[in-house]
Amino acid sequence: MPFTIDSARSIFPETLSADAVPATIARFKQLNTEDKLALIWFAYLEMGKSITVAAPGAASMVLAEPTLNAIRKMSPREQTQVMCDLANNADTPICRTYAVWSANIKLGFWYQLGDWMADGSVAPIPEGYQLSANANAVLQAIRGLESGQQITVLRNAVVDLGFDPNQLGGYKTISEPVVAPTEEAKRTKVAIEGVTNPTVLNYMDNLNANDFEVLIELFTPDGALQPPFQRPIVGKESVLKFFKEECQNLKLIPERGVVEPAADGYTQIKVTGKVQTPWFGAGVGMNMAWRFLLNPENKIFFVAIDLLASPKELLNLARR
Ligand code: ECH
Ligand code: GLY
Ligand code: GLY
Ligand code: GLY
Repeated sequence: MPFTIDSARSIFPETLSADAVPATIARFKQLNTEDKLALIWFAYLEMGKSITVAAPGAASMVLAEPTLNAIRKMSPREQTQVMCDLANNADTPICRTYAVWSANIKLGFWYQLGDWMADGSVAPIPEGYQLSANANAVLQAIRGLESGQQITVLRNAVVDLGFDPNQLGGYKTISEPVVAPTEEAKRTKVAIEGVTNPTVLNYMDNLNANDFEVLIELFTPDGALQPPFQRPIVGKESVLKFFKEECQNLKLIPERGVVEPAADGYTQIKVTGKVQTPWFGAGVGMNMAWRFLLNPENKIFFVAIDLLASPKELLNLARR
């Protein structure tokens, strides 16, 4: 085999991803607990002025509800303590419960707490709270990002709160039920300037239709998918699990691409375009690239999904 997952990761090396996102997260992690919570609060309020976040789905709220209700019944001091424990990655029962939730359940949980903090039913960030100079600098950095990068910083910050799930020694993720695939008559088909490869078109169309069982058959058994700022997820079983847990109701809007022969009958294809998350819909178009490596049978051996550094990168289809 001419490629390993590791060598596949560096196809289309000219692709510039949004390094500002992990850089901002790294700075966020250095802050003290109170600053972390207050910073997210201020960033979330400011973002809310230009983009609207959708309410979480009922199914995910059911899963977070027992914990939310327990927090709502606590004294304000205890409520603040729970939020600080989460921001501290502490080892508490609530932090352990949180650790095994899917990203969407974690986001839904904070969405509800944010509402309750705003209406006073849960302890708010103290009025007049002054961010430290460092926290202010991080907030300033977030202000300078495009909206797709801002929501990625917030999402990644939320996902990393709570107890570290890797310290649980084996666990099962709690996630929303899988929705039924879109019925055939209601499906849409993408068109990509410069790309007619059926595997790539089917990838986009099946992901848009939440048809994960058909989607996964486009991959080789040892195939891998690398989400933005993450290590590759390897093997059909793990990739399918990821699709079901994290990829429902996305909207992929690929625009253009380039197709290139690679070693030993493989094909490398780069596509750029927009992606919308159900949390923000058409309000935020994330600038993305997909870098596919297909085997000679046109199965996906590797695909990396990158959040791009700037809209200019949408036109960067350079090969090497
Ligand atoms: C408050 C203060 C106290 C602390 C906290 C608070 C609440 C914060 C809240 C934040 C909510 C943030 C949200 C962010 C949502 C972001 C969603 C994103 C989605 C990106 C998805 C992408 C998908 C790409 C993919 C493609 C593929 O082809 C394969 C699959 C996949 C304020 C109370 C914490 C409430 C809702 C960024 C890019 C295209 C890789 C998935
Ligand atoms: N409201 C967006 C979601 O639950 O995914
Ligand atoms: N260029 C769209 C955005 O701000 O993410
Ligand atoms: N990563 C999928 C989502 O959060 O919408």
